[in-house]
Amino acid sequence: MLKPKNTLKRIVQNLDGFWDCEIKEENRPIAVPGSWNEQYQDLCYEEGPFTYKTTFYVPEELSQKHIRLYFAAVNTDCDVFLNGEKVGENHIGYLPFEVDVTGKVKPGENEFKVVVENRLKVGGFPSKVPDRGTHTVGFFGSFPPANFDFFPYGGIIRPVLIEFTDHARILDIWVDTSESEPEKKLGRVKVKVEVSEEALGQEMTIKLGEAEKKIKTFDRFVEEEFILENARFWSLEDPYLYPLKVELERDEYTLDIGIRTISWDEKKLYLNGKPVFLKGFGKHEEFPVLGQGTFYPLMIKDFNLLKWINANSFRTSHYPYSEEWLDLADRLGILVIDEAPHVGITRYHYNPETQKIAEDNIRRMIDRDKNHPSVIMWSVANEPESNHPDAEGFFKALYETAKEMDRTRPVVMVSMMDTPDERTRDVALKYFDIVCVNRYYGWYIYQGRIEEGLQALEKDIEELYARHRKPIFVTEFGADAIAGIHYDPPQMFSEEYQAELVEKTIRLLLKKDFVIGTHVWAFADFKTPQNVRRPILNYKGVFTRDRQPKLVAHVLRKLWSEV
Ligand code: GCB
Repeated sequence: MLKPKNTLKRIVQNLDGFWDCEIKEENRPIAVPGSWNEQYQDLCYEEGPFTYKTTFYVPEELSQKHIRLYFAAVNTDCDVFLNGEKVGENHIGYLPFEVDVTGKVKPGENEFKVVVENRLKVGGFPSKVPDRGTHTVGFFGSFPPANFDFFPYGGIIRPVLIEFTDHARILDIWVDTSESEPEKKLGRVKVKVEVSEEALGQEMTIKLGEAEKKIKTFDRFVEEEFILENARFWSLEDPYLYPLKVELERDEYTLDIGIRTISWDEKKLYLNGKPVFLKGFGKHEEFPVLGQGTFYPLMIKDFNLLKWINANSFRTSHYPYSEEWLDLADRLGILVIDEAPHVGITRYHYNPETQKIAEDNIRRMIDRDKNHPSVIMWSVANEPESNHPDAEGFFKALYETAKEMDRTRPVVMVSMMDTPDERTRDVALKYFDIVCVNRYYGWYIYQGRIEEGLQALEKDIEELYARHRKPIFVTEFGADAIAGIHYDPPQMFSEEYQAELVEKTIRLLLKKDFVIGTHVWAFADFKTPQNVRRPILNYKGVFTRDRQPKLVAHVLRKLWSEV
C-alpha cells in the first residue's frame, strides 16, 4: 500500500484539525492527530469508545474518482462510517490502513465518523496480564495495568487523508537494490510496480534519476531493472537519494530511493560491504500533551539531537513510528531498526488466532516501510515471554513471515530471556539473524554496583556469543537519572551514576568484536503507567522529556565522536 501523496496526477486532502468528539454524553472538540489522554484531564485513564466526527467537502469532478481514506494510525480498535454507512474497521495501532470509498462519496458535504476504543486486553495488542485478584496486575503492578512500560495512549494519533486518483492507477511499488556491487560502484535497482485492473494496456514510464524506461502494462505487475554505473551509494556520510517516478497516462507516483546493500555474517553487520557499528538509542514517539500524536517539530528536534550526539541509529521501540521519521532518516543518513507493535507478548498470545494477527501486523509493517533505505533491520517483538515452551513455534512463524516479505534485511527479536540462568532460557532467539538482548546490569541487577555489574555483563555476553555464534546487538541498557540530581560518589538516580554506567558499558562492549551495536535506553524520558518504580516518567532518558541534555548526553557525544 502506498502512502497518499500529492503529485501532478494525484490529489490529497488532509483532515487534520479539530474534530467533534462524543465523550461522556458531551460533545467536545478534540485534536486530530493526537491522543485523548492528555487533552482532557478526565480522559487520562479512559479507554473509550469515543465517537470522532467531522465533515469534508468534495467537488463534483472529484467525487467520480477512485477515492480512498487513509488513516496513518488509530490507537487502537476503530469502526469507520461515511454518511451513516459503516465502511471499514481496524484493530491494530501504529500501522496505516485504508478504506476504499469509491462511489460512496457525495459531491458536496460528507459526514465522517470514527468510533475509537483503546482497551488493554489479555493476549491483545496492546496487552495486559490477567487480573489474578490481587492489587498488582500490570507491569510491576502498574495502573493502567499495561503489560509494558509506556503510557497506553488512545486516539486518532496520526493524520487522516483522502486521496483521489484515476481508476487506472498505481497500487504499489517495490524497490530492491540488494544485488548492487558497492566496491564496483555498480547499482542494480529492481523496480516492481503493481497497477489496477483498469490500467492494463496503458503505457508506463519509470524514471530513475536520468534513466528512463517505457513499458506496456500487459500484467498487473511490471518489473524492470536499472543498472547504474558509477552509482552514488546511500551511506551514513552521504545519504544520497535518487528520485524515482512511475507514470501512467493519468496517474503518477514519486519516491526517493537509496541504493545500498546490507549483509551480515557470524560477527558483523555490513552497510555497502563495510562493517557498521550501531550507536544510538531505543526511543518513544511521545511528548507532553501530544501523547503519541504526530508532531513534525519534535521529529526535526530529535534528528538534530541524534546528529549532535554523534549517534547513527535508533530503534522504533516498541511500535512502528510515523512514516515521516523514516523519510527524515533516509534524508539525513540515520539507520533504523523498525519494530512491530508487539510489546508485552506473553503466553496468552501463543495461540493460532493471535499468531495470525501478529503475522499480519508484520506484513503490514514491512509493506509500509519496505522502500526506506534507512530501515536496515526488522524487529518482530520486544521482550516477549520467549522462555515459554509455546514461544518457539510462534516466533519461528513470525521470523518466516518477515523473511517471506523481505530477504534483504536481517530479522530480529529483542529478548531479555536468554540469560546465564539456564532455567529461564529463551527458546525462540535461535531462529533470528542477529542476537538482540536488553541488559540492565548495574540497574535492575547489581543495583548500585556498576563494576560488579560489568563483570557479570561481560560473562553473559561472552556466553551468548558462544551459544549462538551470531552478531550480538545490545539493544537496551541504562539507568534512570533525574535531571538536576547530583551525587558523589555516583548513586542510582543521579546524573553521575547514569553517565558512568552508560560510558563503562559501551567501552566494555566496544572491545568485543562480535558486538555490532549498543543502544542506550532511552533517548528521552517518557511517561509510563503509574507504579512504584516510575515517578510519573521513566527517567532513563539521555535527554529530558523536553529534550534537554543530561550529563550523560555530553559524555556520549564525546565518546561517539571517537567510535
Ligand atoms: C525494558 C523495556 C523497556 C523499558 C525498560 C526499563 O527492558 O524494553 O520498554 O522501558 O526496560 O526502563 O525498564
